[in-house]
Amino acid sequence: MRSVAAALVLGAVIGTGLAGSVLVARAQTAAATVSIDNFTFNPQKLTVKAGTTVTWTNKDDIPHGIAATENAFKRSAAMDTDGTYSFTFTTAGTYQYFCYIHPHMTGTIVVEAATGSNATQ
Ligand SMILES: [Cu+2]
Repeated sequence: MRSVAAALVLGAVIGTGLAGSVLVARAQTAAATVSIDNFTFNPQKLTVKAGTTVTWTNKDDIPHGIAATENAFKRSAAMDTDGTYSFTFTTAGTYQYFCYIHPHMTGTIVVEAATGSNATQ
C-alpha cells in the first residue's frame, strides 16, 4: 500500500511538473527579430504583443549597440558581426531606440497589451 501511495504522489508531482513546463514553453514562444544591415534596423518599426522577446542580430561588418531613449530598456553590449541582443518587452508602450555607436541609426518597438487573441496568433 505504501508503494502505491508513493507512486500516486510521484505521478502527481510528474504531472504537475509537465503542466508547468508546458506553461513556461507557451509563455516563451512569442519572439520577434530585428536585423541590423547596412546601418539600418530592419524592420525599422516593429509591433509586438507584451511578453514578446525581441532579438536584434548585427549583420554588418562593424559593431553596433542598442540603447533605448531615456533608458526605457536595458542597453546591449556592443555586438560584433552576427552578434545578438535580446530583450523581453513586458510593458505596453512605444520604445524608441538607437545605436549608441552610430546615433543616427534609430528604430521603434511598439508593444501592445497582450490580449486573449494573442493565444491564437
Ligand atoms: Cu551602429
